[in-house]
Amino acid sequence: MAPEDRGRSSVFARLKRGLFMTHTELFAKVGSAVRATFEPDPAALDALEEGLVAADVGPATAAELVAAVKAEAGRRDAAEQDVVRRVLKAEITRRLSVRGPEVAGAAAGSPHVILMVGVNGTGKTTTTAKLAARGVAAGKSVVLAAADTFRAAAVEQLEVWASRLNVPLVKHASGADPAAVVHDACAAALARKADLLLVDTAGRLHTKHNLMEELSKIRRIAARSIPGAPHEVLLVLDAVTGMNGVAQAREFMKSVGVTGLVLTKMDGTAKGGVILAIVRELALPVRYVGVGETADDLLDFDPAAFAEALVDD
Ligand SMILES: Nc1nc2c(ncn2[C@@H]2O[C@H](COP(=O)(O)OP(=O)(O)OP(=O)(O)O)[C@@H](O)[C@H]2O)c(=O)[nH]1
Ligand SMILES: [Mg+2]
Repeated sequence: MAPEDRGRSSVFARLKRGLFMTHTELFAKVGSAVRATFEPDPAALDALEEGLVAADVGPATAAELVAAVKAEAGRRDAAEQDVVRRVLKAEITRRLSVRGPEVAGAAAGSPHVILMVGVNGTGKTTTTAKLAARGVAAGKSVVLAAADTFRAAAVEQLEVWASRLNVPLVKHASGADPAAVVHDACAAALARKADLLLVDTAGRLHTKHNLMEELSKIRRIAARSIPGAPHEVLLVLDAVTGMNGVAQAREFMKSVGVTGLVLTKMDGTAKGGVILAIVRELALPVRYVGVGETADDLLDFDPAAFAEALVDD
């Protein structure tokens, strides 16, 4: 096996493991529907719809996916065993292949700045560390900014990761203005000629106007220090909380202009189908999927691989 194939198969195994509960939820009731040939069985199609709803794809998407299966199963030339799986994979892949806003690359010699945002406890700090680990593994020079100044523990949490990964961390005392941390972090990243600056921010309720305003300020300060920064704003959503992510995303999009999504805790939910509902509502691309708590448990989001892991046994 070539190294890249080995790499891919272990990533796929992790994705598969992460989606295990969702896969089980999706197919628990389906039974014969996945064996449907060109005579669609109404009971089996109902079971498929129930399975899709249970996996949290949202009622509209569930109905559309079933309609697609029905149309294909009714075609004379579709007399294969696994028409359901084939149609689901193709439809899910198509729906998740969203382009989203153009992500501008950093100017040559200047750090690429990624701002991590989201409500409390979604996995921002952990994902920041995972992205730092990736950057380091790819030979990049990485700087971390502890712009969650709400709690001393938040800075400490990122410090533990920084020392484990051996990357510099810019921090201020707790209670400091997070925009000031970002200002200093940009200066440090420029001085070090870093490739990547990752900014961890405090969790905030999307309905709190003043906290959302604070993110706009962070954004302005970053842009003033480094041209085009932040180049990416990643909204970190917890898959376990399901559709509430849509309301969160709307507000974050308004205040800071989200460029992509990270869906965390896909390993801890039977509702991973929510990714379809969220992408449908927001037309934002999923950039990464979190499937665990270690630095390795972050996967590039690949719609086809995701659909395959969700649908195949
Ligand atoms: N199973 C699982 N746990 C995760 C994942 N990502 C994060 N966690 C866990 O979720 C908890 C919260 O993660 P944090 O990274 O601290 O979340 P946060 O968004 O920074 O939280 P606040 O800063 O308090 O808003 C921690 O226990 C993490 O280990 C994931 O993909 N899978
Ligand atoms: Mg945090």
